[in-house]
Amino acid sequence: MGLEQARIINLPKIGDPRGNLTFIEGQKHIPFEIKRVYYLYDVPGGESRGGHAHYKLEQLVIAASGSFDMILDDGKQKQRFHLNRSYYGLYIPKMLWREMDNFSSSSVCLVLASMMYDESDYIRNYDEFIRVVNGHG
Ligand code: T46
Repeated sequence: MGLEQARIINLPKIGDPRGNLTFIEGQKHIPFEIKRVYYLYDVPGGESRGGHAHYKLEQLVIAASGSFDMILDDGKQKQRFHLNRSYYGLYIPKMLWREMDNFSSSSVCLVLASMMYDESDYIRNYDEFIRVVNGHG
């Protein structure tokens, strides 16, 4: 899996004078079944998160409120995505190193995940990530 599989998915948006509504159905709008939902909030200004990769996990990441940046790295190249719309979802396939920064105040990072939480799915050391990507892990 490389960076070329990562992409912004334009999610359905039902516009309404009462407020907008966006919905997501697993394997219809995103290429996996949703097994877990979590969200990051109250992130202090200037803070960063992430700093790991996943062997198998696929995710869709949404700036449900506010904005932040996601930097994805496949061991060869890096790409920075700025997420600032509630109807944009960043699809992250397995085996990409990720860092998150540039959180705006009151931002909420909503994540839909293809697997239950499993610490053994994490690679938290960048050198090890590079070894695994190059087939030496
Ligand atoms: C990612 C970015 C976007 C759990 O117990 N259950 C969970 O479902 C999660 C996600 C985390 N945790 C525990 C494990 C750690 O002790 O919460 C602590 C922090 O988790 P993590 O290091 O994964 O946090 P982030 O913000 O660095 O990364 C998270 C996701 O885990 C990760 O997959 O891509 O958000």
